[in-house]
Amino acid sequence: MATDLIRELDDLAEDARGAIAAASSRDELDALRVDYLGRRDGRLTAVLRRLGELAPEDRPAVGKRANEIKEEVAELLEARSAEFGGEPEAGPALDLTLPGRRRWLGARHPVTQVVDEIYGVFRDLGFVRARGPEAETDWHNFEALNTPLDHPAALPGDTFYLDDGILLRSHTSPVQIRTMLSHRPPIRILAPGLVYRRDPWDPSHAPAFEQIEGLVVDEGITMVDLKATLGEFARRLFGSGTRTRFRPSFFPFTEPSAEVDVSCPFCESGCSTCKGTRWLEIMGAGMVDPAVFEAVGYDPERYTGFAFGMGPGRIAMNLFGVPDIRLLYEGDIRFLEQFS
Ligand code: 2U9
Repeated sequence: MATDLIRELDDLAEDARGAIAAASSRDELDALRVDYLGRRDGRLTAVLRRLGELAPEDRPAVGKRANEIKEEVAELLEARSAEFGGEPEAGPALDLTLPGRRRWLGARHPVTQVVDEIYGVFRDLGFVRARGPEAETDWHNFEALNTPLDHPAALPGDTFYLDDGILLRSHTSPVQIRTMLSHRPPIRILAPGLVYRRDPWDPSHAPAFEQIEGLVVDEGITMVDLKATLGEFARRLFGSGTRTRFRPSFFPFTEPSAEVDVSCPFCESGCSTCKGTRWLEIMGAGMVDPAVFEAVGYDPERYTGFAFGMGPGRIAMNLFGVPDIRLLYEGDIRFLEQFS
């Protein structure tokens, strides 16, 4: 029985091939489509109706052959229809006055939005962007920055080493080192980019994150320039009423050094973002250590400078209320589309 039906199907396919090849108009092809593939009275349907007469174990083989023939006939019809050109004239009228469907065009990543805003402010203050490689030498990343290679930050537990003496930069500071090696003062640069640290992947750490550092070097630069520049930056980024607070700190490459806080942009009396303190820590900063100038061949008696560094990811988390840094780096569209 099953072989009978398969033979009938093969005959039907042979017929269809001949008829389709002989057709000389689109109308003829349309009629053949109905004749062979029509859902109610088509020849293929007629054969398939008899599937029920078969033993259950024979049905799949016949069904499979019927599907192959259906696809083949449909493709042959399609191919010959194309010879007669274009779509059939009849069909739903196209209403050209309907408004188009608006597509979602995507959005800038929240960290990119913060980087762009920060860069925009410093650009208006006269800073130019500097770039450098992400694979660095340990000299550019550590030693030139007054950080010996036995410092904990330079050990393989904290930094990704690619090879002997070659590492993934752990901050963007080597960009400033390279700029000083290739340019004489005055220097006023901003170095944004990705940096890498062997940190755990947890709510407050990511192994790769965005950093923005700045460097100003000239004769006569003082802490007053540092405080005025960063105060102006904070007012432009967070609003004209923003106050700035400098707390003593330590970095190997700056002396003196400070942590910089801004008055909380969200409250006056304490909120969850500032954890009730009314201040948000946004960056570190300081006067460039003379040892750094010596490493790049600048005369520390003649030149002074200031530097600062911040993590736009952390700032984005505060501004947008993101509770877990991993959300920023997982690329989940349901999270990201909220920032368009
Ligand atoms: C040179 C000289 C000095 C860059 C500086 C900081 C302070 C700082 C952190 C902020 C959050 C890194 O992303 S973070 O973890 N950075 O606090 N960075 S001063 O000082 C330099 C850089 C280059 C030649």
